[in-house]
Amino acid sequence: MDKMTLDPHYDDDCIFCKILKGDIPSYTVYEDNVVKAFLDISQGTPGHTLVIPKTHVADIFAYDTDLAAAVFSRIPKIARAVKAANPDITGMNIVNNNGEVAYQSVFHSHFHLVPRYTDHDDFK
Ligand code: DGP
Repeated sequence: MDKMTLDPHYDDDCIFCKILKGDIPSYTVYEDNVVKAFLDISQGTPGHTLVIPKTHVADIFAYDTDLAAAVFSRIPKIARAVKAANPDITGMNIVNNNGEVAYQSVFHSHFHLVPRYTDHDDFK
């Protein structure tokens, strides 16, 4: 699984594909052959990170099993790295929106890692 090679497919109209291609800048937190993790522009809480597959997948309904396993298995490691970056992070929400009715606004599958802070957390 970790040796998975992707034959990336990009959607020219997709903002996250543009980030993957380097056409739009982003602050990379982690990157390997399967995923890229970068800071969310909104920073719902400090350190708010998005994890995306390095190929265009619109939403959870579009994953094949191998790619799902490869992407999902990386999330705990990235979550630990985000948490390790700031000792004030005491918890984390992991959120994945699918479809407009579920508040998905960018139609390239992504997982929000939203750090939570005991003493200064006003994000509800
Ligand atoms: P969602 O609503 O679940 O589809 O979340 C999309 C997220 O993507 C939202 O929190 C803001 C973030 N986002 C949108 N455009 C950009 C961008 O150009 N750069 C970065 N870093 N984040 C973006």
